[in-house]
Amino acid sequence: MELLIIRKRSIILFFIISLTVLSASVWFFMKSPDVPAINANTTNNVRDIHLVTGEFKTKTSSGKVIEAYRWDPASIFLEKEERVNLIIYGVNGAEHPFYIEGTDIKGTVKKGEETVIPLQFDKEGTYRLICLTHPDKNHNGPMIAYINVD
Ligand SMILES: [Cu+2]
Repeated sequence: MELLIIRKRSIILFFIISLTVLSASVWFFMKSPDVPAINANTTNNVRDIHLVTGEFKTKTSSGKVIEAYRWDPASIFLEKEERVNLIIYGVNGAEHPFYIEGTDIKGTVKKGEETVIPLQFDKEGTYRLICLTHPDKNHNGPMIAYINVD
């Protein structure tokens, strides 16, 4: 009879412990803050945007080789005042010296290297990221990306 009482106590204790663990788990998962996917790489509220340098190349029916270098993606979107690190990885093309129209930002993206460009615009508008080597069709471009700020 005494043995049965101990068993009952053990069962009750088991249920209490189980309930506590379950409650703690539910509380923990409910409390976990949602992390927006777009801010997954942020540190100190600076958002990272990644670009690469790409190249389209083909032969026309007459056998002429034509090509165009590109920033990819070629359109990015920023909020006014938002702090962003534009990180460009050089894949195609040895070097891409660039500037951003309407700013004093300039630099060079080199093959196999990442170039980090801190951005923060206080005026809305579209700012063009232009490669000096490939600015238009006649220079194997247009290698122009559009930074849209609103
Ligand atoms: Cu270029």
